[in-house]
Amino acid sequence: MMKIKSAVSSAVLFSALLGLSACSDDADKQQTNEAQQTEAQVTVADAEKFVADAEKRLSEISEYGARIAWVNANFVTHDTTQLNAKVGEEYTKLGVELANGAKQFNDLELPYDLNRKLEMIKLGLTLPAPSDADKTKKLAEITSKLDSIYATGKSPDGRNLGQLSEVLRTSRDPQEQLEAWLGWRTVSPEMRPLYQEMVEIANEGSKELGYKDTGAMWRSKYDMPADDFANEMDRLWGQVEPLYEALHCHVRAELNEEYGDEVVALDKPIPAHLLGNMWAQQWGNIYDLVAPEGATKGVDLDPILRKHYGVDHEVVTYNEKEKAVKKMVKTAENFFSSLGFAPLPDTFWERSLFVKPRDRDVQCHASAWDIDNQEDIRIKMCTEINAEDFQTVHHELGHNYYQRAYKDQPILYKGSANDGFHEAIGDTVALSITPAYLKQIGLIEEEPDADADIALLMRSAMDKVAFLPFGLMVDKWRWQVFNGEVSAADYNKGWWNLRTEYQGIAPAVERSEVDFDPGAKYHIPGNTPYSRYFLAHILQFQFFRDMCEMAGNEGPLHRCSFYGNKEVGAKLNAMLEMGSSRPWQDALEAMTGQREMDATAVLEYYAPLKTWLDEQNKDRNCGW
Ligand code: X8Z
Ligand code: ZN
Repeated sequence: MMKIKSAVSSAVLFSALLGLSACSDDADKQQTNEAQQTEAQVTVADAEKFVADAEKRLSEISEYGARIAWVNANFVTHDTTQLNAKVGEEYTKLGVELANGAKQFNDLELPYDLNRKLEMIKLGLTLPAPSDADKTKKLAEITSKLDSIYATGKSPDGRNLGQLSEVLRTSRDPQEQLEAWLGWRTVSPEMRPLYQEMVEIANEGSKELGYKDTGAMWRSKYDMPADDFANEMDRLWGQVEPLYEALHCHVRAELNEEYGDEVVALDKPIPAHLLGNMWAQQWGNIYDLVAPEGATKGVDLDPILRKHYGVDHEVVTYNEKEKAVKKMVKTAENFFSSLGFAPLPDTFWERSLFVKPRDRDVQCHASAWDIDNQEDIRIKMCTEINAEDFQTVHHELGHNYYQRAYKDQPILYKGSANDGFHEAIGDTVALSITPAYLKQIGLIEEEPDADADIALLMRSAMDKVAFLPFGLMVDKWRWQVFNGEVSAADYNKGWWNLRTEYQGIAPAVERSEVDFDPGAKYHIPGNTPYSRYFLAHILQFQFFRDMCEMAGNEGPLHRCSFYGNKEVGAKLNAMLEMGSSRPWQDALEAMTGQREMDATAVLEYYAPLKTWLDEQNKDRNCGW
């Protein structure tokens, strides 16, 4: 997760002025009346002053809050969790004050930047609290606690998420996989009452700010009406759904061959524990089970990486691993350097966390941080040397290069065009990790020829295409939770309904409302909105197609690499530098000439695979 910026500022004055109180219909009305009264008196100069104050306070809390959050995530203890809650509380308080304060300028004709910055302030928080000190405190305590439950979670037999994930990645024994899958899901039931209370408080806060509920607030962050955004998500999904269904059909058939009808039925959703990943969100780890037979082999990166980075022996020490991981990060840095980006600062290497420490709990979910809004950028990853983390290292550096590119923007514009852009940059670069590129940097000796295309595309689709419905359903669930369509009594049922409807997967053993399976996915207790990853999985192909065209690529899209192309780098940098100063449509147009997100590049990229899958599936009953 990218370290989220706070949008907050000077508002003691404004909240007093607005007479805010705990949320009720009456309070809302009072607020509107007073706001209108105030509106008559406020001037553009007042708005300027308000925003300037906001930016100052925001900068201060952002740096200090980031340092506390960093320490907490790197040393998850009772005390750091409390400190994190404390600063979270301060931050939310400020955010709510500011968002309410910003409303007084609603009817004022304002210059573009002032207006945009006020909008940023209104939309700045992810989970707003109502203007009630006790509830704000409670919300911060809950979110900090949820985060720490996830970070410190272990299965009943003492295995952590990394160990359990390794079983899913490498084991081909369904029983062993099911145990690991179930083991991790013992961590989350404890979260359920906390989550429920959190939803209630955040919804109260969102209503106070003028949104129907917290989901509606999240959907309002895309430079278009909230309802239009939900339709956009569905439209994009509609573009890629046939490709996903073709992949699903083939994968299910191959798993049926491997495990038999008893484990994988041909007319049912795929059991969720068999796809090589704890959440069945990316399936690349079981590529070996679905690899096209008879076709020329692609590139099996896992052993290549282990050999290249010097950890292909039996017992790997901590120091060896850290050294190997740093080298792998260097490889990713080198790619960005080849595009013309300045090297990462020394402090990146000194202050990042690269490997899971042996003696303490850390929040292992990979993240990129911008501590001081200038040069102090870092990653935090419990990195392993494998293909999955090779990809993630590029993903995280994409965040860091974005952060550094917009460092000279005012604090309210230090963000991406929309949050999908932030998630897409590193992935776009990583699409250039083609065999030709791997040969260029000495990871492989020979490039497989065109006969290997289906294998290469299949390996990629197992991650990128498989991800799409997961990327979509996570926030569909949260939208339904926030708007009450899914009540607390049905949290798990609602989750599995969507998992089955969109992904065509199902739990192998019955689940109940004693469980809280959504909580076993980082972004739920972590309260990181998830639509951004769905968008990123569309946008990265859209960016990539354009960058490849610029690089003069003439072959098929999936064989394109823009490694070393400074012209492409300059164009990318121009978009990154804009931060969130313009609506995302402008940034997309600057980059691709299009103002709409569009999945045709995904379809183009995988077109040969789709033809092949349709041929394989022609006598199969697809769907679930
Ligand atoms: O959370 C992440 C990144 C950090 S922003 C590692 N991702 C999503 C996930 O792991 O669920 C990247 C892909 C999707
Ligand atoms: Zn990310």
